[in-house]
Amino acid sequence: MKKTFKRLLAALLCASMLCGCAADEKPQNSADTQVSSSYGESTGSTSDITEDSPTEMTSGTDSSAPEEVTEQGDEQQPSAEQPESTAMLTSESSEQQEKPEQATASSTAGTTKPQTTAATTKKPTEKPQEVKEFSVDWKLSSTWEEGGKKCGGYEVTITNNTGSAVSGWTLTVTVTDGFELSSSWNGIFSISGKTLTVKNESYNGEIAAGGTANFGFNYRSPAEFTPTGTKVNGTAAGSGSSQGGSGGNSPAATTVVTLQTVPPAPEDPDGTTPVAAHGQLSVRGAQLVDENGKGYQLRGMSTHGITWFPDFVNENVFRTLRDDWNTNVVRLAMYVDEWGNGQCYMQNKDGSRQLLEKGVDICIKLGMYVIIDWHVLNPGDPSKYTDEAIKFFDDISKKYADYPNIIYEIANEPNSGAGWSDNIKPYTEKVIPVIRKNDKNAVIIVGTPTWSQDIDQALADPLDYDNVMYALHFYAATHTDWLRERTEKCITSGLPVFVSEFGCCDASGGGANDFGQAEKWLNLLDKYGVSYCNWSLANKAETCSAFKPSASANGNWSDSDYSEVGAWIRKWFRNK
Ligand code: IDC
Repeated sequence: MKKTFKRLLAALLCASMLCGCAADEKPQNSADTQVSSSYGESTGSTSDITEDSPTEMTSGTDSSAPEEVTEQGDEQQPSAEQPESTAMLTSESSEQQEKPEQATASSTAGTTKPQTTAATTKKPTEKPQEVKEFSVDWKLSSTWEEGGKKCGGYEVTITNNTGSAVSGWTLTVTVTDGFELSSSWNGIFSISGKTLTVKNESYNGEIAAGGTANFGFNYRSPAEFTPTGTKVNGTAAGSGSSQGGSGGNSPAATTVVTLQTVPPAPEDPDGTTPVAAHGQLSVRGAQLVDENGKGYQLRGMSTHGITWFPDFVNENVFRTLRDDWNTNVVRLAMYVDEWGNGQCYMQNKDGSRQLLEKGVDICIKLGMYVIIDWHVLNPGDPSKYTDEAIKFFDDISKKYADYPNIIYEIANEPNSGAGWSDNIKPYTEKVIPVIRKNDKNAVIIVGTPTWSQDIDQALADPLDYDNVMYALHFYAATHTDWLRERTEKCITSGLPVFVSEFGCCDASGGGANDFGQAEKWLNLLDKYGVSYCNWSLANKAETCSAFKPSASANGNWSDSDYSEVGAWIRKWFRNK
């Protein structure tokens, strides 16, 4: 506790010396882009542990059309057994250009002392003329250029001002010549001439009186696109999310972003929160241990890309995960350079950083452990951005050096042939010393080849640092016995393994859940006290999301908010 107290004191001192902070954040919100990639099974393993040669798999990541996955290995039904007891081993944007009309107030991190408020840009809104039956809030989440086209993403909210519930909606809006959608969600979209029509999905057609419905899309357009002439159910819509919009339909706006420059004090420094009770973690042999040297297992949720689902990074959500879901860690996934999404770290450094710090600060306040995930997926070779990674980790580990909450994950899933000894190990040998210089003790998780499946390569040629763990990722409907066997063999050979990401569905994030396989996996991990995080804390329409698209990011969810896997995984955590 002494250490925690010192940290608290340092934080308070720091707070009193507070300085200003940059007010040039980029847009925080974005939507997902339809992309394709594959996170199949390991094919290039040098392991002699696995006899099976893993089945080739190509998996699309488009939520709407998960590809077929060829499975191998056993297909056992869910086992009724409960997990065995643990046998520990010894060893938002201020400059939203001239576009959106509506205010987008990103809530504060829910921290005790918001320190700095970034600039607020306001465009005077005209006074309401009349109450329209529906108002529509067009929130421009990001813009970028691609192949000479103007691209962007919108999150759209329809508010029902009719005074009674409606059971379906159809929105039309005028678009540019040659306008195309690159991805879309929570609606049925069609384009005819210069009219884009969006109809409700079966699950979001009902809008209560005063209630809202949301959808979103990413677009490509030969010329600048500004939505005009918005109609809902045939009548011209007002703007904004509340009654009495101006009647205008084009976006333009106000964005308020609150920045936190000093991490908050823990809410319960000497009490029972996970971090208050277990303090600085470290690695002993293959096992993660707490500050008393006792085996300690982290279990929790991984966010989706924080800039793709920013709403889920909030205090109510994390508090619910801690208190209702019985989890002790949150993994914050920050995509490094994702296919044209416009919102990954390389394309939106300030926005990514802000959300990340918001998430970290909430975890500090709530006494939860937090994994800062440098979400390498594209490019597959993490060494492509070694310099960026060094800058990022130097900076972030300086800022949070005094907090025992933080775990650094420096390369989510190397892939596309990035090899352990040739690419990944040399990268880690440049990044780890940078973190160590600032924070001597933090646990660091290192990704392994083939989407973090080839941990056996790390076993054969381990890193020469303390407090390092190796990532093993599985998707239960794709990765079965052969990868479990490899995992167990590595653990029993003394390799510290951390399952920083797993899914119950297939490796595309889609397909059907295989809870039988998932249970086998989690029983194995519990047996050895191996930590794990489930993908993902989002309401995207894809199997791996814990929430239905209709669920809000307010925490305190009800049963009807959970997807199949959300209900299952919550129960799993609660039953421990
Ligand atoms: C997937 C998301 C999906 C998104 C895609 C982008 O679920 O919504 O469109 O990324 O590429 C991983 C990755 C993780 C993947 C996930 C499911 O770490 O980023 O998320 N997965 O495909 N490895 C194996 C599976």
